Amino acid sequence: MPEAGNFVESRRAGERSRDAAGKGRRAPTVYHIPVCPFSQRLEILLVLKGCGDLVDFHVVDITRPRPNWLLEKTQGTTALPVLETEDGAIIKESMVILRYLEDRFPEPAVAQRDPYRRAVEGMMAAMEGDFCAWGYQYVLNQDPAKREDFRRGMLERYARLDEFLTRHNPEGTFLFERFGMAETVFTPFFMRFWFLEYYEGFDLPREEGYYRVRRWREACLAHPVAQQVTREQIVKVYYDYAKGAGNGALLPGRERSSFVFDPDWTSRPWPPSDKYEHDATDRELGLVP
Ligand SMILES: N[C@@H](CCC(=O)N[C@@H](CS)C(=O)NCC(=O)O)C(=O)O
Repeated sequence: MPEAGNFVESRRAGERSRDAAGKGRRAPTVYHIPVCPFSQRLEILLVLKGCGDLVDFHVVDITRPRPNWLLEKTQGTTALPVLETEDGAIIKESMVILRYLEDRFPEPAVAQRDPYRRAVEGMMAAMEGDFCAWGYQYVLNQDPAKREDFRRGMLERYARLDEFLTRHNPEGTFLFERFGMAETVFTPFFMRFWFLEYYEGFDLPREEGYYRVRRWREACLAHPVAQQVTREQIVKVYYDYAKGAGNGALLPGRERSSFVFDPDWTSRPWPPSDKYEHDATDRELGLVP
C-alpha cells in the first residue's frame, strides 16, 4: 500500500493551498474547506492510490463569502469540495468526485471491481447520507429535551452498519479484506463524530449489536491513510456547530467563527464541553488575544 506520509506532510506544509506545484502544469484542482469531511474523502482516496501529487488542492475560507471567481466556476453554488478538470469542467459532490478519481487513476483500485462486491460496497455507501445528516443534526441540537431522541437515532444508525458488516463480513475488520471505498466514505464522519463524544457524551455501548461496527470504526480511525485531522482539531474547530451554528456562521455575541484560520486551532484552548449550560466567548475560545 502506498505511504500516506508525503501527501499528509505536504498538506501541512502548504496548509492554505497546496497548488504551488501546479504552476506551469495542468492538473485537476480540488477547491476545498480544510477540516471538511467531504474533502477528506478525496484526500484519503488519493493517499490510497499514491497519487496525491497529481491533484492540486486550493483552500477556501468557509468564514468568508465565496470569491466571485469561484462562484463563476460553480455557477453560484457554495458547497465544497468541487473538482475542476484540466479542461475547466466542474464536478460537484464528493461521492461523484470519488468515482471520477477512481476512474481517472484506476491503479491501484480502491473500489471493488467484481460486480457483486461493487454492489455491496454501493449499498453500504448508500447509508452515508442519513448517517452523516443525523450526526450533524445531533451536534447542532440546542434543546436538552431532544438529546435522548438524537442519541437513540445515532445508535440505530450504528446498529444498521453493524448488521450490514455482520452479514457481509462477520469475522473481518473492514467491509472486505482491506481499507477500501466504504472506509474512505465513512471514516471522515467517524472522525467528525468525536464532537458527539465531547459535546454530547455519546459513545457506542459495549454490547451485542455494536461490536462489529466498533471494530470497523476503530480500525478506520487508526488507519495511516486517514490521519489528515486530529480529535483535538475537530473538537476545537467544530465548537460553533455544538452551539447550533454550522458552515462558518457567526453566533450571537461572537465576532469570530471557530472555523477561522487565524489564530490557528493549535494555539487555542480546548473549548468548554457543557454546550447546554454555557456560551463561550471569543476570548475563552482563544479566538482573540
Ligand atoms: N453533498 C456534498 C456536501 C458538501 C458540503 O456540505 N460541504 C460543506 C463543507 S463540509 C460546505 O461546503 N458547506 C458550505 C456551503 O454549503 O456553503 C458533498 O458530498 O460534497
